[in-house]
Amino acid sequence: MEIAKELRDIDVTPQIVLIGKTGVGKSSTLNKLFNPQPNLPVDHVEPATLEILKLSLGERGQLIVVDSPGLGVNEESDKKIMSAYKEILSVSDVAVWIIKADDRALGIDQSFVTQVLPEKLRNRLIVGINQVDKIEPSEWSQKYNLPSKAQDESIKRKEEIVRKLFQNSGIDPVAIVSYSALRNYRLTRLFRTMVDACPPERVAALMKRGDIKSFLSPELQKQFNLE
Ligand SMILES: Nc1nc2c(ncn2[C@@H]2O[C@H](COP(=O)(O)OP(=O)(O)OP(=O)(O)O)[C@@H](O)[C@H]2O)c(=O)[nH]1
Ligand SMILES: [Mg+2]
Repeated sequence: MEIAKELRDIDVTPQIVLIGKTGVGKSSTLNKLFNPQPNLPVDHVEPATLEILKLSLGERGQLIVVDSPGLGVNEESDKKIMSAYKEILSVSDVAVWIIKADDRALGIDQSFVTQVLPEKLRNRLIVGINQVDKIEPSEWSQKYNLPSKAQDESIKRKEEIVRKLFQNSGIDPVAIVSYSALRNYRLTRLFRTMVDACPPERVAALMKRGDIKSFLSPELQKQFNLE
């Protein structure tokens, strides 16, 4: 009886995958989001994630999030990574494509996404715009941990550009979330969006098994209560 229940639980475990070019901050995002800290390798200069890595979160592994190596290093590694992406996406519930707020050369992202995204995830794609602390003009308020008014305008324009870019290739992301992993800014929003994008039966199973807040880092748990 217990075994049957465990199997049922495994069957409904949501799996969320982070993908995108190298250096956008996929591993940093996961390190900042979750509890205990996953301690994924991060590098300021070179690609740091070399293979797909599944993280089983919660006491009984109630949520699976996947870190992945980044695209764009060279043609040979792109081929391998693209096929790894296709494989993992085919058994996942939500894809989070991450870009960098100060990256304008996004045509390549559009092309990568259209090539790897399976039909079943077309309405379960989130685009994360990370590193908004770096968007110009560079005036992040350390005191309030917020973008300046002008930065906020740049962020809104960026979101609009990104939405249009994806729509032009026939993909309408369920959400576009701007955030900063480094500054813990709007990460709780990213997490809520990730959970909301999962199929309803999987969200229901996740909720039934406890408070979703408990997956988050202590810092984000405090923010979660304030929202
Ligand atoms: N300023 C700023 N830097 C960030 C942010 N998030 C990540 N970084 C930096 O971006 C660099 C790359 O971060 P990673 O987390 O290794 O990026 P990745 O997407 O996992 O890269 P690969 O593993 O190569 O695919 C590191 O120097 C991070 O410190 C952010 O929100 N703001
Ligand atoms: Mg990485």
